[in-house]
Amino acid sequence: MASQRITLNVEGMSCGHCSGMVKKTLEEMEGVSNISVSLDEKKAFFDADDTPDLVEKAIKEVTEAGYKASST
Ligand SMILES: [Cu+2]
Repeated sequence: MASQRITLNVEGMSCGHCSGMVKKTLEEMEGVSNISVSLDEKKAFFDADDTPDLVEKAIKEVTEAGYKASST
């Protein structure tokens, strides 16, 4: 299945626990892989398969976890 490298802006991460929570939230999602989260850059990176609205869903999940996510 085709996948696309996605970068999200993530606001509100202040320590390694926060970036770990964002990573864990994304890891629990179907169709999301190769996740890395940068506390310094305030960004999350992952490969998304071509499921419709997957990126929007990832933004929603991360935001519900308490960190304000938006597309770049
Ligand atoms: Cu923290």
